[in-house]
Amino acid sequence: MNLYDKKNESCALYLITPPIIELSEFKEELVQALTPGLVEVVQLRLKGVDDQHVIDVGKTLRPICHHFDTTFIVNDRPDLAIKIGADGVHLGEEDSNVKNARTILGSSAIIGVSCYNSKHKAMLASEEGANYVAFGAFYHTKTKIPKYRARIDIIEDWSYISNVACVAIGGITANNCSNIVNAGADYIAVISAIWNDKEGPMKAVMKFTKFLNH
Ligand code: TZP
Ligand code: MG
Repeated sequence: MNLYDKKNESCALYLITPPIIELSEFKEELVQALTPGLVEVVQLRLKGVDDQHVIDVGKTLRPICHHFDTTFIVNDRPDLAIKIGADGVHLGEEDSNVKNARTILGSSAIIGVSCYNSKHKAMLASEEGANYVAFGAFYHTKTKIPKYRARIDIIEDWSYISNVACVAIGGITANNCSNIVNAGADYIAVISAIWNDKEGPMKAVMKFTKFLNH
C-alpha cells in the first residue's frame, strides 16, 4: 500500500474477503484474485466467528498476500492483527481507536478508519495518524446493511483537502466504479463484485482493469 504516493492519478483494488471462508477452497480463489496484479490490499473481514478461526485464516492468507506483494489487513481487531502478523488493521466506529491500535501494532502498521459520509471524521482520523480513510456506502449493497450512504463528491472534496489516501466502499462494481475512480479515490473496496462473479475471481478482478488508471 503506497500511502505516501497518492495523488498519482491511479486507483487500485482493495479486496475484502467474503463473509464465510472455507480455507481449503479459498486459498486458490485468493491466488486467482491476486494473479492479475490489480489488488494492492486485502482485508480479512470475518464477523461472528471465534478468534482462533480468524487467527488460523489470517496466518494462512498473509503469506499468500505477501507473495503477491499485497498488503494484508485485519478488520476490527488490532489484537488479532498483531497475532496474525498482519500489516495493519481497519477500524470502524465500534472498534478500537487509532491511538490504541498504533500502540499495539507499532509505527509502521497501516491503520485505516471507516469515516462513512463524514469529512469531519476523516479529518480527526488523519490527525490521529490514520494511514487511510474509508468512505461509503456509495451504492446499494447486499453484503452489509450500511448505516450511512455517501455521495461521490466527498471523494472529490477529500482529494482536494488532504493527502491521506481514501478508500471507497459499498456496492462498487466494474460497471459503476468509473465515477468513483475519476473523483480521485485511491482504492476501491470490493466484496461481492469479486467473490460472487460467476466467471470466477480472476476474471472478476480483470473487469476493473480499464477503470483503474485515470
Ligand atoms: N462497509 C460499507 S458497505 C460494505 C462494508 C463492509 C460492504 C461492501 O460489500 P460489497 O459487496 O462490495 O457491496
Ligand atoms: Mg469494524
